[in-house]
Amino acid sequence: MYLFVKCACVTVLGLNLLSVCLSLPQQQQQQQPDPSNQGAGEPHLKIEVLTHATDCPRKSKDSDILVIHYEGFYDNGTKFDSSRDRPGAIPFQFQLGVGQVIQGWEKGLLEMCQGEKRKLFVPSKLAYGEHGSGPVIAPNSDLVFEVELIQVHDGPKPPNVFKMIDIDNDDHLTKDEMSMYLARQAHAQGIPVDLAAKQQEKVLDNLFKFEDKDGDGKISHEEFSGPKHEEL
Ligand SMILES: [Ca+2]
Ligand SMILES: [Ca+2]
Repeated sequence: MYLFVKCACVTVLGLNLLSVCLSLPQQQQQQQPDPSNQGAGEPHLKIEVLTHATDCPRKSKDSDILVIHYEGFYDNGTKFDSSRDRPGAIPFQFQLGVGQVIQGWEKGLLEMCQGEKRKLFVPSKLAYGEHGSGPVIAPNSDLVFEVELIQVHDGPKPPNVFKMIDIDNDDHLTKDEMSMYLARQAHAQGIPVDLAAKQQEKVLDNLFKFEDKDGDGKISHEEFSGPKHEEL
């Protein structure tokens, strides 16, 4: 579970995730580019359907809650994680499209039917990137996952985080606006002000390094990778 919580901290600017970043300062931020921005030579996510569903009343979409079993492998075939190997073999549950999981899953588990099994070939950049993840995932690791969708149902509508941060409503997020937002979140989470302030600068730097793609010092609506729509 650690892997995915860490990744959530990294990829999303959502409410809960920022507070995760604030409360876990030792975790590294990590850059995960939008796959649509990948160059032609960059490795892409590959999806192989292993088992088709016999019946498919609905397909998974962003904001859905997915209950899955998964196994994760290094590209040499060695297994590094499996929901089935955990005590009680309890499946993993998460919300799709809100940054709780790696980009390879966000894209690779869309349009999936209950009962379907897929194999995802996830390039490092859509997994844990150049930083890797703790002792388990080395930097620049391509990963392979076998995923079975056990259940899919509607999830809660994610908040429009962009709008919450953009106080002056000019469609751009400044460091000041982001800083105020982080402070509000820290306060709401009961994180001590001095601790939050100490971590805020680093969090802000990392956020802007990743989000401010054209480097103009502001994060535009287009650049922002967190939840920014009223409806998904
Ligand atoms: Ca603004
Ligand atoms: Ca910008």
